[in-house]
Amino acid sequence: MKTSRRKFLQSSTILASLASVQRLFANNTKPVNKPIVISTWNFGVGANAEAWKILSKGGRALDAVEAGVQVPEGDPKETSVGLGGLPDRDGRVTLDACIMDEFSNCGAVACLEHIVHPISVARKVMEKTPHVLLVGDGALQFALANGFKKENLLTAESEKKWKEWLRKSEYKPIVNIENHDTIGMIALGTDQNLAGACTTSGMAYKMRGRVGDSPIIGAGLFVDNEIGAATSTGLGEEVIRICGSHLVVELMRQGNLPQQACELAVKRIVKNQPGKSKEIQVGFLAVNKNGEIGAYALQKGFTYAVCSNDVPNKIFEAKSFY
Ligand code: SD4
Repeated sequence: MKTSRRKFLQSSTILASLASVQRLFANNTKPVNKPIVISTWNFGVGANAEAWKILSKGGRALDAVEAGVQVPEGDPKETSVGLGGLPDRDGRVTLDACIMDEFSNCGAVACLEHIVHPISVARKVMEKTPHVLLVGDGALQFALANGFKKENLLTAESEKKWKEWLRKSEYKPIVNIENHDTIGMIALGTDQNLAGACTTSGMAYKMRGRVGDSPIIGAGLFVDNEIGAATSTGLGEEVIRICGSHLVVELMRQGNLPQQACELAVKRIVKNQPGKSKEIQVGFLAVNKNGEIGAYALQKGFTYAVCSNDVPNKIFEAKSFY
C-alpha cells in the first residue's frame, strides 16, 4: 500500500514537473511581436511614424516614445496637447507629462507653462534630478535652466475657443473631444525592452492648478519591464481613483492578456461609479512583453494607432463597455 502511494506521488511529481517544463518551453518559444508601438487616438499615427523611425533601426523604446509624442506636442492644430492646447479657465495653457523606461526610471512635470515639449522636460527630471515629479513654476525654472525655450503656447485659435467658452463658463468634461485627447504611447523595442510616455494639456478650461492622471506614474502611465506597459486617456480623476495604468499592469502580472487587463480596469470604474461611468470617457491601452496588445474604453469612439512589422501604422477603434 505504502509503496504504491509512494509510486503514485513520485509519478505525479514527475508529471507536474514535466508540465511546468512544457509551460516554460511554451512561454519561451512564443513569438514576440517586436518592435511595436501603440498610442492613443487618431493623432497616434503621426506620433507612431516618428517613433517607428527609431524602433525599426533597433533603437531604444524610451527614445522612440519621446520622439513620437513630440509630434502632437509641437503641432499647434492639436488642441489637447502641447502647443495650441486649450487653456485652463483663466486662459493659461498648463501641461502635464510623464515618461518611464525599462529600469523603472521615471520623470514627470505637472502644470508646466510655456514649454512646447513637456515630455522632454519630464525626461530631464528623470535623468538629471533625484526626483520624479516637478510642478508649476519649479518645473518651468528647471526647464529654463536646462536650455528649454519659453514660448507662448496659447494660439489664436485656442484663445478664440476659450473666449467662446467664457460666455457660459460651463465646467463639464466632454467625451471624445474632436476624437483626440491626451497622447499616451507605449513601445516594445527590438531588445524587448519597454518604455512609455504620456502628455497632455489636460481637461480644457480646468480649474487653475488642476492636474489629471497623465503625469502621475501609475495612473496615466506605468511600465514594468518584466510584465508590460499601460497608458490611459479620458477623465483623469477617474483613472487616478483606480491607479489605472498600474492596475492594468498588475492584472497582466496575474496572468491576464492585455485585452482582458484593460477590460477589467474599465469595469472597476463602472463598479465604483455605476451612474457617472455612463457619462464620461476613459480608455486604456496595454502591451505585454510578447508584444500582444489590448485596448478598451468606457464609451464608443476611443481610437488608437498601432505600428509593427505586421501592422503598418493603422487606426483601430477600441471595444467599449457601453
Ligand atoms: C486628463 N487624461 O488631464 C487627461 C486628459 C483629459 O479629458 O483631460 N481628458 O485628465
